[in-house]
This record gives sequence, C-alpha cells and structure tokens, in this order.
Amino acid sequence: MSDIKAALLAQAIETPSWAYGNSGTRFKVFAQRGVPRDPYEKLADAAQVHAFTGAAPSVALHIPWDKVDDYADLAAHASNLGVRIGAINSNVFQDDDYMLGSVTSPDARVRRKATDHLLECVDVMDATGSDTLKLWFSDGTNYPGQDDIRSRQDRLAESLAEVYDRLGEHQRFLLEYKLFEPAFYTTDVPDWGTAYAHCVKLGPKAQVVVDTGHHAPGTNIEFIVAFLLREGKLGGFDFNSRFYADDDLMAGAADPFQLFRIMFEVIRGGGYTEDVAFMLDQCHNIEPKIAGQIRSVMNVQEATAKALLVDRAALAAAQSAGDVLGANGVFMDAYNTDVRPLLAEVRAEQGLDPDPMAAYARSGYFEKIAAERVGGAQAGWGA
Ligand code: LRH
Ligand code: MN
Repeated sequence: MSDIKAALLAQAIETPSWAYGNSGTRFKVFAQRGVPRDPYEKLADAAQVHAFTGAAPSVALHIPWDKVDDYADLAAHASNLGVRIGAINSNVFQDDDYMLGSVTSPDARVRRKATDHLLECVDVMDATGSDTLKLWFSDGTNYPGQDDIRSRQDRLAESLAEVYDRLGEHQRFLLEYKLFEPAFYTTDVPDWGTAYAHCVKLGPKAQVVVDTGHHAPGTNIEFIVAFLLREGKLGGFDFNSRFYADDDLMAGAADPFQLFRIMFEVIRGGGYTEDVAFMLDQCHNIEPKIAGQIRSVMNVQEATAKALLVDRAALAAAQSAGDVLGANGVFMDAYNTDVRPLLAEVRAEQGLDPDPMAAYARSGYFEKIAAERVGGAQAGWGA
C-alpha cells in the first residue's frame, strides 16, 4: 500500500484560473459573491484549493483574461501563496477579427495577428517560468463550401511551425482538439487524429491534450489515451465531465467510471509522471467555485486511487487466459473499492484535514472574500 500512497502523494492537479471567475452559457452568466476581480485574487483562491487538498500546486493562466503589467510579479505572488504558474492558454476565439478563423483565416492579416498572439503567450511563459503552452482553436466553418478544408490545414500547420520554432529548450505546446462548437460544420482541429498528425510532423515539443468534454458521445476516450501514450504524444488532460456536449462540469461528476478507466490507462501506459499534465478545465456556473475545485481535485484523486488498486498481475493472468469475466471482475473490484479512507489517511499523513470540503467550509475563507470583494469588475470570460 505504501507505493500507492506515495503515488497519490505525488499527484499534482492543475486548476484553471478561469474556474474562479464568473462563467455561464449563452443564456446567462450568473454572478456569484466573492468572485475575484483580477489574476492576483484568482491565484489566492487557487492557493486555497492546494492548501486543503495538498494536490493542486499549479494554476493555468488564460491570456488575455489573466493579462497583467508584470507577469514576473504575478509569478512571485503565486509562489508567496505556495503555488506556481502552470500552462499558459492562448485565446484566439474572442476577437471580431477571428469570425472566419484565427490562424486558419482566409485573411493573411488576421493569421498574422493570431500567430503573434500565440508568440506573445510564449513570452508570458518566459516571464512566469511556465514550460507549457496550451493551444485551442475555435477555428472552423458553419456551412459546406464556406472555405477550403485543405487550405485551412495548410494555414494551421504554417502557424504551428512558427510557434514551435519559438519554443525554448524546456518548453512544449499541447494542441487541444474539439469535435465542434463554436463552429458547427467543420472544426479545424476536431479530433485526436488531426492533433496527433500535426504534432508528429512538428516534433517532440508538440503533444496532444485530451479535454474529456471534447468528443462525440460514446467515444472511448481511454482508447485514445492508451494510443497517444504508446506514441509518446499524450501531453496532458483538461479534465471535466459532461452529460451531453462540452458541459465543463466537475471532473468525475457525470461519469466517475470513465475517469477511472482513463486513469487506469494513464497508469498502465506509464503516463503517471509529471510529463503528462493533469489539468482541470471547468466552469462552476451555479455552484461555489473554490469548493467546486476542491471537490473536483478529490474526484480525480479518488479515480486515481481506484486505478492504482487494480491487481495488475491478476488482471494480466485473466486477460492472457481469455477469462473475460475474471478480467472484468478484477477491474470492477478496484473500481468498487471505497478509497475515501485511504485518501483520508494520505491527507492526514500530509498534516491535512482528512475532509478538505468540511475543512474549507470551516475556514471562513468564502465569507471573508464575499465581504472583502465588493466593487470592481468581477472576473469572467469577458477578460
Ligand atoms: C475550449 C476549452 C479550452 C479553453 C477553454 C476555456 O472549449 O476547453 O481548453 O481555452 O475551454
Ligand atoms: Mn479545454
């Protein structure tokens, strides 16, 4: 059991700065009390998640939502809070110029503008000490014939190559794919295969990020994980969960069994290392945000603990014997194991309260920020 405890102690789950701001749908963004007004306050909230879980030491930024005058100062603020800046997320999906695409736009001026933003994000990595750039493109078309599918891939490849060449020695970028939305006919990076093919052409500093909300219903995500790991091209995850589309609900909330199956393939495939980034990418539209992040980190920890408990020798024996029910039984035994006592022990050994949700509620932090954070513009997706 000590090796499982050691593995859980080593787990690092990155929380997204935007999860602490207001978010919603096209129908409504519900403002909540105590929401941060700037990246400094977002980091303070993220530090609470790490303080109570011991497993969230880094925070992903989104540019320009987290634009500041002095990124080095922001990074120093993070380390004073006991966390560090993680992945830098580009944003080429909220400017009027990007209506017909950003790096794939038919307009060369727009492509130049978009690529320059991606290069600016590498500057932010240099200033904050981040080693990871995460690239998601909303680029796509809404109607057949609207643009040339092949030419858009050429434009995408050209921009990615320029960004790739700009990366420093210890830096990498993660290319994120998504089936649809906001585009509803073609999406230029719609699936793992397209992202993988571009990354293979570029080289070792380009890897694929799997956002668990970005697949067609019924997609076997753990197969994609196993395949990308085998190819050395799995760079990380944007964990969240969904019942229908890109719902961005709490990881493990909608389908904890899927998260368990994914974590098993990560462990089986040798991906339980710091080279595979475990990031959350969620929106707490109606639930308290910091508590929502704490619950999400705990859900990932529980799925990981169950996956670590799979009796690999018994599983391999049943698999090679063609013992279908035996093999499935070994797998389900691990999944059906209540790992909450184990995780409570791991937290206690870290000097943490075994129940992070209750400890955070007792801390009064929410009441404090709700009272303090009056006035100013609450952070959200509107930068
Ligand atoms: C796109 C996405 C991407 C982020 C955004 C916040 O749907 O998953 O990872 O840039 O959400
Ligand atoms: Mn994502």
